[in-house]
Amino acid sequence: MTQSENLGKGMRTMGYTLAEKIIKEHIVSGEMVKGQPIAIRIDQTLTQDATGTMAYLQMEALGVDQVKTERSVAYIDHNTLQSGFMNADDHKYIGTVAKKHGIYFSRPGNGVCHQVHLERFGKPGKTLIGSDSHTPTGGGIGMFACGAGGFDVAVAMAGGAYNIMMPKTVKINLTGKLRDWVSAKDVILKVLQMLTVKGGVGKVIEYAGEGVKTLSVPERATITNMGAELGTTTSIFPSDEITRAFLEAQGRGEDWIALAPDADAVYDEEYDINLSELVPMVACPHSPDNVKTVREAGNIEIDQVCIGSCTNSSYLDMMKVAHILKGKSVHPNVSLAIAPGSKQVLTMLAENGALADMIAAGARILESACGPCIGMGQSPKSAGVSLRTFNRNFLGRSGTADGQVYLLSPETAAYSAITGVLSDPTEMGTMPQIAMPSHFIINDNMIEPPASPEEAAQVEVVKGPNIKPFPVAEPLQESIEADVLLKVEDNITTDHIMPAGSKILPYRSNIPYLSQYCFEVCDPEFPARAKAAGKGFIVGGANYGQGSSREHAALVPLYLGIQAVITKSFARIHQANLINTGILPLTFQNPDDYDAISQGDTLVLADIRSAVENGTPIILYNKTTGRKIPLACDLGGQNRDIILAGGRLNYLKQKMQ
Ligand code: MIC
Ligand code: SF4
Repeated sequence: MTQSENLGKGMRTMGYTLAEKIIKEHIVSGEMVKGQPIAIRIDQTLTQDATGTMAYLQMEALGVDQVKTERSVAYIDHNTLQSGFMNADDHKYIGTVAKKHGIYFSRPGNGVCHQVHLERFGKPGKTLIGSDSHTPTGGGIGMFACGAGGFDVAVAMAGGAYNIMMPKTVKINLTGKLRDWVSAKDVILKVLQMLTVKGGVGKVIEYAGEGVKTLSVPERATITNMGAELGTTTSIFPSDEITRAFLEAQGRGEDWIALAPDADAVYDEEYDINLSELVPMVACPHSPDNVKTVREAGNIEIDQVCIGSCTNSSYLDMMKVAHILKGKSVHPNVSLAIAPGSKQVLTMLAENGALADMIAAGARILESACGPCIGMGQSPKSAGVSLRTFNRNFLGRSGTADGQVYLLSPETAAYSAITGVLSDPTEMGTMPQIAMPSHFIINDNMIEPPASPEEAAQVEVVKGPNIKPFPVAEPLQESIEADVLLKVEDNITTDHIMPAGSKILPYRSNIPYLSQYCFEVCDPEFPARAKAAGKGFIVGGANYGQGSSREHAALVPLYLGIQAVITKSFARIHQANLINTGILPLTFQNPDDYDAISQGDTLVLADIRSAVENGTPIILYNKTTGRKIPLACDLGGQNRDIILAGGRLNYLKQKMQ
């Protein structure tokens, strides 16, 4: 190890980056050596309802009485259609389990978790994990905020540390100032164009430079939010006078601290972006990194525009949209849906008249929730073109299998809703200055505080019939022989593995029901084949499991008998979820060996338990072709013991005994 690789206390000569400073304050085990496992203490957690039920069932299974974090919040924002008893059952369970165990409960209608967390709870310098991949939104206010599986969040609530690999750091130096009608979304789309959906894996992106001072906290949060699409561990902005002003306007000035990297901090990669040179950008179907300028994409005819989501639903975003729509009408061929991000934003729009401008123009106002972003309503027509201010445009995610989803800024979306074609908002000329409010309207009556520890015993946790137990794996067997039940390509998302949308999302607490839809987009026969086989392997390409943090993409394959997933590489959160669940994640030593396995082949992992236990080479035998294939199993820290035990719950129970 060279001195520059070791960032640990006492051994270094150079300064710390911003993320490294927060990690240094929170590290509880491991050395700050890039690429090596570390564990950090977690100050805050958040859950949303689509992943929250599992997280709280797991927390109960861990025997947690009162959460050990400084602040834990349970949000309801994903499953709000309530077209049956299922969502309401989940809401009741989450509300009661939160009250009993010391967790704040943000009721349905209060807003999208990341937007509300930024407004009411986020604190610079703190660590946050959330059972949602866009938790890095908190990086906009200077938090070290990571998306995680529900089980990791349950462990953090129990007072346990969060395991990550010590990340590399990337500095993006911002200079200049955004031109009129060009916005934070265009910045992150530019970064996605530069780095791609795999470009951030194993890294933290830190934004620095004079340009940072020109961006408000919600604009910064738009940028860190969509860092999730780069595959980063997280993204972060410094905490400065702009952060202080935001917190003061939220009545939380006392939560502010100044936070900046050391002047001599060393980064692994550095990039420059001149904000003054940026133009409106768009991510074309079906990947967030398929980015062009709006001009290059051309005046595509559109059917729908959706504005909102945790990426772009702040007060400032909505005010710009309202300004563009004021006195105009939505184009006759276009349906425009708008979901302000929180009750706070919606209240302010209602009070200052901006909401009336939106309604008058013909916008369909939705409740403050995720809504169309996760396919909960507003699916476009067959092959319909939908412009969305969201963060993901994976095939089928909108609920329309052949929907064509483009991701862009609220400014571009609102202007295009009027013209009826994808249009460059800079054509509108000079933009009025819309100031950040010096005081936001604060009314936390939709955030229920938990019961006091003394009263907690009286709180009854209500579990309706939609809440089913989750599957638990067996300890790793000595050898595994089974068939390849599915082979898939590169960049498979968790939306492929376990789709969401209005038909399926209400069953997030019901793994047996969900299992019928596993890999539906790739191969609808997979669940039946897996059930018939009883056990098997999945083979995947690079960046397997990118996207959402949903651990259902591991729990459901476990339920269907999957014992190991063999890929060219894994996305970070999904790999952690596989390990927590007890599914063995393996990678090809030589990526070309991906071609040496076909769906249906019988594979043998002889003495796999001993190989994992002793760290000896793993040779996969393809019984169908007679070929031997070397595999790697990257299990740092306690992960080896978790896999041997058959998942994290078994591991923790063993430890407690
Ligand atoms: C998403 O944007 O894909 C989700 C829905 O918010 C997921 C969480 C989930 O699947 O419940 C995420 O981003 O982690
Ligand atoms: Fe909700 Fe969409 Fe954000 Fe996921 S990406 S948290 S579904 S708004």
